[in-house]
Amino acid sequence: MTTTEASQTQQPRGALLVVEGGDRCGKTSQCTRLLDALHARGIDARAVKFPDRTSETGKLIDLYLKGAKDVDDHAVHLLFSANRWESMKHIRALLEQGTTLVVDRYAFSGVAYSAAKGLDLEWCKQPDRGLLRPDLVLFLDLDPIAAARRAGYGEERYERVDMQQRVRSNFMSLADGSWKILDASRTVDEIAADVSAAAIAAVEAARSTPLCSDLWCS
Ligand code: NYM
Ligand code: MG
Repeated sequence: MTTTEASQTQQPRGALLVVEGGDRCGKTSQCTRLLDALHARGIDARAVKFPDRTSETGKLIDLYLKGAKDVDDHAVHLLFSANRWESMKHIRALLEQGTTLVVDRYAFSGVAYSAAKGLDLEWCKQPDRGLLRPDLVLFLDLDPIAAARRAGYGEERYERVDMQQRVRSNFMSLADGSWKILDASRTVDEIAADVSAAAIAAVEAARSTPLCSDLWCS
């Protein structure tokens, strides 16, 4: 095949799979399990995590989350959004080359957490308007009282039961047809089975659906 022919070959796109939930819901373990399950089926997949604590905005966010820095609620909300926008070109390029992405938190966390601090929910959605729309949102639903019993709870800002209860109800108000709400109080294996079944179906469906930068545009 010549170079011209290779560049003209249309690769089916990868899927944008988002995993969301409150703190200590088991999200990070499920993302790892999902990536392994996709790789085991020969699917090209990579992990992405928001906030990306390595970029300039991410370093500031990290200090804020650890309580080492105070930032105005509106300003930090915009920083979390900027932290996503600065990755969008790279994310789009990966999806277009056929790589499926398993994204640990996205704009839904942005809105659910900031609105739980008292910011207006509609205001919170605006900065993320026009981000790539996920093919699937897997929401790991766990009672905040059960989450609070898990190891390490309380280490970061927001890890308080009253806050997490408001976060949970905000998440619920953002759910639409692209969401799958999973009972995260079950065993890791049980949850992982549901997560990978839904994800594999979404990877298949994404092959024939265009990629859209229209999150919250309608
Ligand atoms: N968080 C995360 C936000 O408040 N806004 C956002 O846009 C995102 C992506 O950061 N408590 C909060 C939720 C978490 C914290 O995430 C860090 P993690 O996945 O717990 O490391
Ligand atoms: Mg956390």
